[in-house]
Amino acid sequence: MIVKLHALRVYIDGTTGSLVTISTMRVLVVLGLVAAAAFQVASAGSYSDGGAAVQKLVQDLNDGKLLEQKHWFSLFNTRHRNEALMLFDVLIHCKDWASFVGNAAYFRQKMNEGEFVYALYVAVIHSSLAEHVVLPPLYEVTPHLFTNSEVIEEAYRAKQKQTPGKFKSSFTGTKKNPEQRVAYFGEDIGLNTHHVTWHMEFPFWWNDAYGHHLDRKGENFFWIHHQLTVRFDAERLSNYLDPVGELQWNKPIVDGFAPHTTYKYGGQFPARPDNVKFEDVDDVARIRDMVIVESRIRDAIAHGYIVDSEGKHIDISNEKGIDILGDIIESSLYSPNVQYYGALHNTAHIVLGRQGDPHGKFDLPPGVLEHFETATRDPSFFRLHKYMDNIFKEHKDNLPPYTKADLEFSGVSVTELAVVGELETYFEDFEYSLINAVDDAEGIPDVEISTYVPRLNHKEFTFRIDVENGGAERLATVRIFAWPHKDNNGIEYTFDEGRWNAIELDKFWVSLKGGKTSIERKSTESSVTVPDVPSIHDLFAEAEAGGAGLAKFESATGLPNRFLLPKGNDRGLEFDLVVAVTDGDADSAVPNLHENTEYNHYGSHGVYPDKRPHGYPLDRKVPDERVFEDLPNFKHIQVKVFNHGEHIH
Ligand SMILES: [Cu+2]
Repeated sequence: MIVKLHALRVYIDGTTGSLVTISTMRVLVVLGLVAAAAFQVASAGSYSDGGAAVQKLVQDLNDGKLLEQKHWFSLFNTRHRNEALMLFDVLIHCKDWASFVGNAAYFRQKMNEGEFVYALYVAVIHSSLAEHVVLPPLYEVTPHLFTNSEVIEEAYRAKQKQTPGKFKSSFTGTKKNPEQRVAYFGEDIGLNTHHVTWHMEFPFWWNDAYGHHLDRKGENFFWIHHQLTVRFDAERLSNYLDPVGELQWNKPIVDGFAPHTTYKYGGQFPARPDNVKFEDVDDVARIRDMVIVESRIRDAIAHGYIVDSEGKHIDISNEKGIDILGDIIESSLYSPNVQYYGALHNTAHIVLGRQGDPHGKFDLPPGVLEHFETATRDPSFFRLHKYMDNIFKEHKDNLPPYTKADLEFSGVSVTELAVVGELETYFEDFEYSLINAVDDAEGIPDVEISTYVPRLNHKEFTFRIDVENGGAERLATVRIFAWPHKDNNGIEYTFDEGRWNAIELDKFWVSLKGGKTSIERKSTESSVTVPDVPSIHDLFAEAEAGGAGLAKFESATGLPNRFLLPKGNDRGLEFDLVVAVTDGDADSAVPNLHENTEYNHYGSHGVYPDKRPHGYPLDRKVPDERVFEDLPNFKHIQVKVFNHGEHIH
């Protein structure tokens, strides 16, 4: 069966057609061509804004003001973003599901495809009407942004010749480029999906007037990019590469990049040679402005306060400071002073992305760094984020270290920490459909076209944690991290170096009875990860069968579970594995967490369940590691991560 996004279909508990009923489980596919006659813009009474947003969009549409179809779309392009947000504004103000779907189907016909897909995805993620909707994996919806151009060309040829095809995807570049050893990480379709989905859950343009507040958005921005940064360094270690050096505005960008990726409309993603020196980018930013903004932020960190747009001082030398700094650095609409602190991250993405053609002489489309789907393909993404991560570290290092009294959980001790099963990573082939990569042409039927790509996975394992509770029954938070034992020169990390490089593996709550509790926690249960969303084909099939198993795919925001462990090596890459068991009643921001195994670590809806800062208790500097080594509710062991067999390039 070929599942092509030809028709608008909403499956409701396995039945097609009824667009009105709201039920608990749906797969929404409004991405293809629709019999437009069936759908119209809903009437004014169907909107919570009285139809203001839809009137504005229809007006611009009728006046021919909107971006044409079959043109590339970039969220960092102000015009493109504004148009996508006009549609988002329409959808988020729909009062009922029928209006939501009707509008989606109608504007799918009229608007630019990229704007449409973006607006629809973000609306489904944020609208309360679409709470239990499962969205298809983006790599099957917009395969161009995830797949190498060589394979896309083969897909077109297969369609032309009317011959089904299954094509192998290889990672970009050759072994002459050491960076290619870790291309499996930056080019992983699941990692790219994680990154783009996170930015949809926490958009920088989010305004609380849309209906809800995004809890700890700025801190979350810091944390997911910090995790990407330390993960990439761990992958490099396993592949005998030095850690990423931070980007510096006054130094050349050492590594060039040839993306081998193409837009569906608008040509190839531009390349950048090695050792390019930063140049001002016309109509975007001058390098010295980047330096000025950076120094204002560093100044705020040194002072311990920021100045808001009215000149008031806001203290950041506390636990909440990281959240404000994240808002400022990204920057998001939550930034208290964009005028002064600028938008370091967003502007840097564009400036870096355009270094191949800074003066716009060659009329090139935006670079990979200007799309969240493609950004991590370019190794300079990680240089940029190392640079910002070090700014965040400057702030964290200014906070007073935790004392033993801060971290203790009186009467509770961890007596045993062990891994059941071997920690072993491996590469497997993964196949996905390219049917949406090729154009539709009247009279030319579809044929099955797919690609398969090697991707990192790991064997399942279980953490065993024995906890002794000297008191009455109580709630505990269990936090598990790991960091590489040695650096790239084989020198052991100090505790303080290690903890900053810690990879978050899991966080969950348990109820401890008096006496001993043996906790068995499976790798598949990790709350920092999500399972792979099934293919469009399988989503359709599962929805038709009733959709009972689809609930776990409602949020696709976390890291793919198969990415939980960094790649090991033949001899076993050494890691320090630590667990901290802290006071659950003091930590939890919502009740009954120990009964809730479903919560998504990164989800944006409602209050984040853990009151502690991300990375707690390893988020602050540790001048004396005895604080941890003497802590009964903390356990520290060494483990090895293996990867046998060949590394696939
Ligand atoms: Cu990002």
